[in-house]
Amino acid sequence: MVHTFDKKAFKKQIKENVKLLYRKEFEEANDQEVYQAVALAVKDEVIDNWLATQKTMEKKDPKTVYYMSMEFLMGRALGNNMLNLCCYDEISECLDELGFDINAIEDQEPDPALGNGGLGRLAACFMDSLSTLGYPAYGCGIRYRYGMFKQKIEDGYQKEVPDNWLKNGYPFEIKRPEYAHEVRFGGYVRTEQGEDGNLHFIHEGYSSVIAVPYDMPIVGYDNNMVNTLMIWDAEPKEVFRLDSFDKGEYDKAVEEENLARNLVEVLYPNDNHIYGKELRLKQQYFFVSASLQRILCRYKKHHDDIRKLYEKVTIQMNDTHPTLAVAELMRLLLDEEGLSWDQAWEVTTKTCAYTNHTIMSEALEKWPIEIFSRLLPRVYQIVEEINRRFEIEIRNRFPGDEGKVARMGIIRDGQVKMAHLAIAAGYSVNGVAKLHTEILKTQSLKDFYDMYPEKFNNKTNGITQRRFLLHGNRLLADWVTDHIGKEWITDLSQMKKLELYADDKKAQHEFMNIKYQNKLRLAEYIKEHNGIEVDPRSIFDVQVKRLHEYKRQLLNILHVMYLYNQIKEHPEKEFYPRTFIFGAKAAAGYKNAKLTIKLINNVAEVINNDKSIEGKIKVVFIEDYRVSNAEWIFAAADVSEQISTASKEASGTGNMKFMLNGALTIGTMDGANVEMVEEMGEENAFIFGMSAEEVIAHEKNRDYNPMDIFNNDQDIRKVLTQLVNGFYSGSDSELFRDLYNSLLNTQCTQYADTYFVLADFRSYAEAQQRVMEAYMDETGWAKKALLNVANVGKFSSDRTIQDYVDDIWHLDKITVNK
Ligand code: 26W
Repeated sequence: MVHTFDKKAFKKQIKENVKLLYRKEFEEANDQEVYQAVALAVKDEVIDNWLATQKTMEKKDPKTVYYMSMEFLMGRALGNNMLNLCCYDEISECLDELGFDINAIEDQEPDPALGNGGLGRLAACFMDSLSTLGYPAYGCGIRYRYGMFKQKIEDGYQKEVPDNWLKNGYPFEIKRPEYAHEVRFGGYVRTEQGEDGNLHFIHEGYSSVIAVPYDMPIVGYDNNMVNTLMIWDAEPKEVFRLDSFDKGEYDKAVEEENLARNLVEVLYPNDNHIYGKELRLKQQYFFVSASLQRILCRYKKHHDDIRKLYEKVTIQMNDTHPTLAVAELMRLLLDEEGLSWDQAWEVTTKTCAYTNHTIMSEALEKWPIEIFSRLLPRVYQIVEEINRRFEIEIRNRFPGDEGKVARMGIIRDGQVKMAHLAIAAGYSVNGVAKLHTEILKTQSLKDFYDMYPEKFNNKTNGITQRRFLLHGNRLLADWVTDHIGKEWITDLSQMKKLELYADDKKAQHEFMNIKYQNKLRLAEYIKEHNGIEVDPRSIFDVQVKRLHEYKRQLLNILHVMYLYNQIKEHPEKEFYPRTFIFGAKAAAGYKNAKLTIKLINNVAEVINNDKSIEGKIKVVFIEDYRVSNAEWIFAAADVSEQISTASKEASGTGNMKFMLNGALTIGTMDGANVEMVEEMGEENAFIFGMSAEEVIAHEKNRDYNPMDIFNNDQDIRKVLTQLVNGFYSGSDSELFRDLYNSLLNTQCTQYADTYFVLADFRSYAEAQQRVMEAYMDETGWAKKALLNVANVGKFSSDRTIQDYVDDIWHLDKITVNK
């Protein structure tokens, strides 16, 4: 597409917008006001494409995917939209000419942080790829008024601060009251014999709210396509007025007003750990019901046979969080559309598909029957019937195997098991990396695999190169384009062409220089935000991700403590300076995770201030790790820490973002690391630790005893002792006792060192030694880094989405002409 961009007109529009929005002359506007004015002007560009996309969809009537997710971790939109509209440089120049810096303006946008971590960010990458590939899609989610909390570090502790992202208004969203729907909770179900002879189910005595969608544009790259993210807000049915209700209605009105107020107030900040909170179940039903109602309305506008819904609609459930979609779709088809059970079941099971993102047992959603049936009485009846039929099916397939029925039942032990419901009703069940899918098939979901082998498939995750290279690392993006052309932006397999340059001295030198520039940029950020001076020539060793015991930030920091001891004991030994960078939010109630943050900060305090080690090690904890600063962090990393206990990390996606930016991985054979190594070659990564198989065997046999390691390895013993002798906690020597106990004390958890930190410690330390030696050979390192970038092609979310389309969704591609 030849892009004509009228700079003069655009500048004029920015000035007009400032006037319109703020009744100010442009000269009086501050950065925030200019941001709003620019965003509005960009939205104007987007709108034409958005309309054109809608028109094309109306005309072509393509099959569309509805990606249902409780989380969409979008990150900032302005820069991304400018890039995808192919007018980033032009707008940047406009701002420059008007006396503003584009980075400062982008920095005015809050990160819409409507997600926790991997699962939410994956949903955002998928939306970007769907638009760029020209596939019709809606994201369906919740418009939380408060997204992921902001993290402040005070005295080394994490403090959670509310994230009021809507404070200044969000310029890219559009409220769509015309698509509002009612969602009902509570009450009871009455049956009535209808004139047609059928039983009718009548829901009475409920409380309800109005779900109002806000649409956000998802701009494709250079193709005029704009898909829609619909996120739902809750409003009370009528604005509550004290004087206008009699006694009977008064309570209900107050209740409904409160329900609407609380429902979408805040994102639950837990990742991989479920607390059976009633409000969360309400949130799930709320957005699922509203989305399904909008989907059916949209379908019925042009189709009169609801039994063929699956020809035009497919619903992907992002983990079990939206699994109520199965039962709610059944309810709508049975009670509102008048289908028979078998007809409704056929439609539902041809429409819904399920992605599993974790095998962590504490993350599996189970709802107490009491809560579920009280909150959703009609939906619960339907789940009971699904379960009854499902158990019959199991007994038919595996006669006499009551163990199977007990293990697989949807309603068992007083709970509704959402994963079981999703698998029973879904036409596809996928894991998110090869290893993960194998573990699902042979271990955690084995019974289900035995019953429905045809449903199971793998879709290895991916990331969008447009945000995580084109936007986040402009220097490297331009360098790549100079060498292989710009096709990589929409076809990441093109990166393979860089292999030609892996041995080229000039290319190696240029690559290392770009990395250095990005490290300088991050060093300045760290200086500004942490007040810590780091040496951009040191190795930037980075672990950024949610804080969780299975991700083993503890292994990383224990190793830093070990290195520090080594340097103190053998100051003469060669040591290449290292900067260990951490970034992570801990769930507010997750004690050991929060204590690990405190440990990292205390270790930083001691080591960073010890002049005697001559700056050989620096430790930095970056406050408030989020999508926007992540882009800079990946760009500046030399080493990527992917050190989860093998079998626990379903895929990981940060690992891919580092690879894309030419950082080398130190990691276990877990999740997508396995496939990354397959692509880049084992010699271009630093692999260590137990395999998934070994971990699983130890878990089964319960034959792992970390005490043996503690007793036999004096370096490890010294490090662990420093956890409880005040070495890093001054007078409060008990401060880190819980971490110590988690590693050694069998009484504290089901068994000590659940995540095999000590078992993998030596192997990790050796791998780290190899990292250091490799880095000292500069050309060797540059070659490895370039080979990482060259082999990253598979890990584009464009590839992932194409796989979903080919194997699961079967969507029709569309072309949007302006
Ligand atoms: C509150 C309960 C809960 C449970 C699970 C919240 C969030 C989850 C998610 C499934 C956790 C999550 O984000 N999983 C991650 O999904 C990524 C995308 O597939 C994977 O790359 C990560 O390995 C996986 O941990």
